[in-house]
Amino acid sequence: MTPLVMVTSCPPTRLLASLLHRGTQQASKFQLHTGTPCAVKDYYEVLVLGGGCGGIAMTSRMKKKVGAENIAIIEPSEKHFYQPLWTLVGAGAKQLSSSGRSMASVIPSGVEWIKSRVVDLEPDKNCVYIDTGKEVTYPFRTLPVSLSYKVKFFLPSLSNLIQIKGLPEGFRYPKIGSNYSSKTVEKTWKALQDFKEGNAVFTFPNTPIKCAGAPQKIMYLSEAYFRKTGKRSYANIIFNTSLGAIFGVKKYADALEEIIKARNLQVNYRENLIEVRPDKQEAVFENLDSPGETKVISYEMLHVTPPMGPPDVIRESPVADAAGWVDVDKETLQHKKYPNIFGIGDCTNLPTSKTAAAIAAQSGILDKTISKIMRNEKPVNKYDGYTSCPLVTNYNRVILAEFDYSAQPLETFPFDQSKERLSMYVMKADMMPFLYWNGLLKGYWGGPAILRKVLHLGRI
Ligand code: FAD
Ligand code: UQ1
Repeated sequence: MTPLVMVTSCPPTRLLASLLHRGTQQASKFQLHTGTPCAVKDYYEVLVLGGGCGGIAMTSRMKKKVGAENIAIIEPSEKHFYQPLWTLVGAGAKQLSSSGRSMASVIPSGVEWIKSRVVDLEPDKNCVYIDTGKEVTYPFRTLPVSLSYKVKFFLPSLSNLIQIKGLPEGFRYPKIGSNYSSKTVEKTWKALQDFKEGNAVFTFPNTPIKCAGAPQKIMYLSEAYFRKTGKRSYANIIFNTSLGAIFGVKKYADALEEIIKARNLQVNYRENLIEVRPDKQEAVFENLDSPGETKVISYEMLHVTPPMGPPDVIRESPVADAAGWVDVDKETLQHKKYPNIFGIGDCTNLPTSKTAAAIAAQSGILDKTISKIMRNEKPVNKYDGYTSCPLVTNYNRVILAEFDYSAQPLETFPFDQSKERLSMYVMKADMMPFLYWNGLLKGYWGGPAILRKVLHLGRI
């Protein structure tokens, strides 16, 4: 499988690239999403790399601008997942099947689906390489890029990556799960159900991660499950986190600390999981402030949040910053060096928490940025870093954290969102999936900014 160089002597076109991270599958032929093998055109007005949340949202939006026939999307996977539901799947409150839909059903009709994996980018030549073994050329004038985190130990290529010793093989054993992959999320629920007595251990790695609230959400749900099933007095609940605080926004951190105290949860800071011994049910942690100092904890249940990082295809390409993320302007989402490249989603170096909610807000701004650039005008709309983390604290309660680049609350509703609320749980569990599939992915939902203004009578 050799990626081939592409020739770029075609007329200028626009390329929308949304490169996403779960490149674990390979395709051997080009297909329309009808499943029909077809020839690939040698250029597109817009080329989207990756059919994740950001990629599909931008494909829908670009279709309205340039027409479906001028867009292609490169995506290897058959399935698109609504990952925010995995927190509830891991706690047994939702089925994994309800979090996924066929990729064919979410790619906007008429857009060409190139069922392949991007293996290299040459933005200086306006080239993208794919893994079909064929030579293809995607000349472009405008390239928005949207990438995601690579969940490190779930991918086959592990070179240069920080790994946890004993994983991923350890997932073959019982008592261990992770909500961060469709392959391991149901194991979390199994471990919860099988819990008898001992330590229930939850981890947070020493890397940036997507949805930084998710590692502790499953802890609160587990505690609630133990209470519900009469096992609470047999469980010692431990959250070992590499971070030095429970949450990055003080208002919500204060509320979470209260809950932690009231529910007798043990939180240990600066503790990084470095090894799992699944045959002995032991987890090994290193204290980040005393390198080399390790601690072994026996577990009856272990929830692992894996280390994450930029996908290799981006990290090794010229579109990356020094840390490997797509290097974009934090307000316009335009690439800092290549004006025809744009970024959205987890793959970017936008200094905010990586969530689908953030992508919703970014998609609205990026849409406007691209409209301006297509008219040779200067982009004026600015992304403020809006992101949201519905902190599920029980089977019927959520603290809805919403904040911006400055880590200041930016709340949609005119009540104190740091309080646990049933209404916010209903929104998270039942309304957000609908908004995701029918609003965000279809290019209609650009985040709650307008709603926020209305509910706050224009004051925010
Ligand atoms: P993804 O949606 O991850 O898409 C990646 C796509 O890229 C995949 O389709 C993949 O197949 C494709 N791809 C990979 N490599 C290649 C390649 N080389 N070439 C082409 N295609 C490729 N967000 C919230 O807003 N609220 C929440 O409550 C929330 N909870 C979460 C809980 C969990 C457990 C998890 C895991 C995530 C949660 N998130 C939440 C985060 C949210 O799901 C992500 O931020 C969002 O899905 C990222 O979207 P993306 O488009 O950047 O990448
Ligand atoms: C949001 O826009 C969004 O994207 C669809 C989510 O995705 C999972 C969310 O969890 C949240 C909270 C938002 C923000 C929306 C509102 C109405 C506050």
